[in-house]
Amino acid sequence: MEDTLVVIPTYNEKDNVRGIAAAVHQHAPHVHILFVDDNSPDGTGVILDELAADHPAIHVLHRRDKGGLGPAYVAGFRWALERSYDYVFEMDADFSHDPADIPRFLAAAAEADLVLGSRYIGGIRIINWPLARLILSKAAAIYVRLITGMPFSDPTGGYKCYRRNILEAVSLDHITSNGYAFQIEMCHFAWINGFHITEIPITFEERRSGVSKMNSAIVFEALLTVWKLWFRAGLRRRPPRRPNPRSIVA
Ligand SMILES: Nc1nc2c(ncn2[C@@H]2O[C@H](COP(=O)(O)OP(=O)(O)O)[C@@H](O)[C@H]2O)c(=O)[nH]1
Ligand SMILES: [Mg+2]
Repeated sequence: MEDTLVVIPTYNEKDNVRGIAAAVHQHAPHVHILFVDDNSPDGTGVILDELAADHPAIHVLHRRDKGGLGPAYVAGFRWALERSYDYVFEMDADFSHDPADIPRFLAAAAEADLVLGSRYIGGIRIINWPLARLILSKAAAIYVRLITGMPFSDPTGGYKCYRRNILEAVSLDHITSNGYAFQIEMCHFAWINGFHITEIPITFEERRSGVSKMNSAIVFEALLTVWKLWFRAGLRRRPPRRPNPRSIVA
């Protein structure tokens, strides 16, 4: 599994990073981890440097300023593509995404180009969210489906595994969205271009340490991005019957 990289963006996660790295390696000993830190004021970057110095399979990318989740992942994807990883995960640092699920993602990725962790297939599996946030997230999934036609149960989710071919196909320069919009945009790119996508059930638990960086700008961006994606796809609401790499969108 040295062909697998778990990318974990961090901003003020000093109490979580050691634990999440240990948990990833407990459940998937051979994967590599790349933390992408945006110069966290709480000193997360210093802890990450210590971790990387102690473990050859842990790497850190330092970015100068807080630039948002999307740009942090794009930097992580570029880093992965410069190396020989075949499977690239997105995972939060705050234990909302359970590292014990990594082997199930990899099993599913043997048959798919993109594996989406879904909190909503076969029932709702979210622990410790206020009702308002749950309603927002479910409503977002319905909104995304109505406008773009994308049939997934949890398009704003952030626990995913990409096969390298998708990251090579997408022009990362054009992926400029930030929060939930970034998740929707990456998923839409893969879907509208005919890549094989599968969903697996995950349980999401709200963080116990640190604070969420979610805000109304992130929600607003997602609302607008969905329309942008629909236009960019030429108002198409379904992928082509046969994938055609020459007509790749975005
Ligand atoms: N590098 C970087 N990471 C971020 C940024 N914003 C959020 N994150 C990380 O992205 C992950 C998810 O963010 P979080 O605030 O928990 O969002 P929520 O789960 O939607 O409430 C966490 O690991 C955060 O530390 C950012 O601007 N830059
Ligand atoms: Mg979180």
